[in-house]
Parts: sequence; C-alpha cells; structure tokens
Amino acid sequence: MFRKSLVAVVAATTLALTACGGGSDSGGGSDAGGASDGTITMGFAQVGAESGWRTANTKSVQEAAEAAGVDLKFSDAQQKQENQIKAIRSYIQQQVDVIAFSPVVESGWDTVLKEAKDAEIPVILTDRAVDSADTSLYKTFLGSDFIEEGKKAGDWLVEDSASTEGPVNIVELQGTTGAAPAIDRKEGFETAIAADPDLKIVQSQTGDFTRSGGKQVMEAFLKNTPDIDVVYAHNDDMGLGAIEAIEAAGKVPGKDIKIITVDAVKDGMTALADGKINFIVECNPLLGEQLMDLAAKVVAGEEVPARVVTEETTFTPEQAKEVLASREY
Ligand code: GZL
Repeated sequence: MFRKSLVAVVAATTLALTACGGGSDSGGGSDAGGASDGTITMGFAQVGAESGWRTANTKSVQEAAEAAGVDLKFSDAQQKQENQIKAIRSYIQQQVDVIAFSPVVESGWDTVLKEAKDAEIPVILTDRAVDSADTSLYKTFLGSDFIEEGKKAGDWLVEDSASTEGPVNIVELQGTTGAAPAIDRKEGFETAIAADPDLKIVQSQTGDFTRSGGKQVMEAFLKNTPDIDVVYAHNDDMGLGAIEAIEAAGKVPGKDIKIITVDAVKDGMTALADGKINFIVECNPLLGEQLMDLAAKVVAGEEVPARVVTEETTFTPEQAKEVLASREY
C-alpha cells in the first residue's frame, strides 16, 4: 500500500510541477506539454473486455488516471486491430498529450505510430508489445515478460512430472493469434518442457483468451484426442472454460486432467484453491499507477526506461487459499 501511495504522490507531484511550468526546464523553449492548467490528456486504446485480466487492467488504468488528475480518453477495440488504429488516429486528431495502448497483436502498427510521431505525440506501450523494428515509435513498454511466464509454467510441469513414467500428453489453449502474450507464452513453455522428452504438446489451438473460446476448443480436444494428461492455457479464462468442458465429459479437472494457467485473476485463483487448476503463473494487470507516472515524465520531456517489467509470482493451490481473500483482482 505504501508503494502505491508513494507512486501516486510522485505522479501527482510531477503533474503539479508540469502544471506550474516547474521542474527542470532545460530552457529548450519547447512546451512540456499538458493543458494550460497542467492537466495531461491521455488517449488510451484498450484491447477489449475479453477476460477478467482485461477488466482488472481497465479498472487500474481508469482509477490511476483519476488519482493522478489525468484527463483520460478511453476506447475499447473489442479485440479488433482496426478499431485500435481508428482510436489512435482520433487521439492524434484531438491532439492529446500522450497516447497509451495495449496492441491486440504484435504487427501492423508502424504506419499509425509514425503518424503519432509526426504529430509529436509520445506513445507508451502497456501490457503487450509491438514488433516494429523502429523503437523510436514509442517511448517505453510497460508490461510482463511473457516468455518468462511461459517458462515458469513449463518448469512447474517438468518438476511435477518428474516421477511420472511414460508420455505426458499436453493440449495447449493459445491466446489471441499474433498477440505477444500468446507467441511468447508458447515459446517460454516449449523451451522449459524440452527438458523432459516425455512431455509432448499433442494439440494446440487458439481460444482467443476468452472463457467460451477455451470451452469450445477443449470440447473438440476431448472428442479427438485420447489420453489428455495436461491442459496449458495461456490465461485463466480459457482454463475456466476448459474446466467446464472437462466436467461435462465426466472427468475431474485438476486430477484426471491437470491444468496450468496464466493470470491469477479472482476466478482462476478460486478454481486453484478448489483444486480444479493445479498451478497459476501470475500476470499483473495493475499497471495504472506506473502508466500515469511514466506518462507524467514523458509529457514533461523527461527520459524514461525503454522497458519497465512488472513484478509477478506464481501460485499453488495452498498459496491460493492463503491469499484469495486479499487479492485486488
Ligand atoms: C497479458 C494480457 C492477456 C492476459 C489475458 O498481459 O495481454 O490478455 O493474459 C488478456 O487474460 O486477455
């Protein structure tokens, strides 16, 4: 709690300095940005509302903007890249002070990011990354290390399967096709399970990070894949959908078929505490305060780190039982 209030104070102080034209004006004569009263206007182009994680992320951004006195213009792209591009163009038209967004997929952003750069509007990537070769198109990327998340999931399975004889058949529920977390969580997991040749991914398909997507794909896997031992779902919501399909097929999730997911949102942690999920890798959605702090610095023309990695951990069922009541999301 202390960290949160400290960050909020820093953000508010920075904003106040910007408002009064204070801070270390290098005398470069360039306006530090912000309205005449110092209020920063941020255009935020959110991916959508596809998962519990996304809902928590949106809440964090909106609450942090309120606390930092940032005028937030917010859009929900319903997981469509063309909608995010339209929103970014509209923020450029409105001449906001800073643009932040979570790119639904990695590719296809250079043109619109060049338009923002030409309009001298700084861009902050939050949550997901872009694959643009030109890193001058954005000021910083604030978000998790998804490869590391996939590795943590795979490392747990290698350890959990150490005493298992014979093949361990894994089915994978991938996130949105082309999204950084889907690409990287797959890579990290495959790298980790290479340590044990008995661990095999026998089916892999996108469930688009949604509960319904996870359920539909898992139903198909159960029909066409005998002997599934493990589900690796790129987020809790698809894992929860898989649980519904597994139970409808008369099997016991967490026992007949082990489940590993990523996020650690409340519903996922509840299933973990109940033993229906076996291991969760946390992906922290509470990026709002760090985003507002970075935005204040960027608008004030201050240097910021090119990459800010969020802190996160992992949970077993026992650990979930201990922390469930105090979870923020
Ligand atoms: C990860 C984020 C992913 C979550 C999903 O940072 O982009 O998108 O893991 C969400 O739950 O839909």
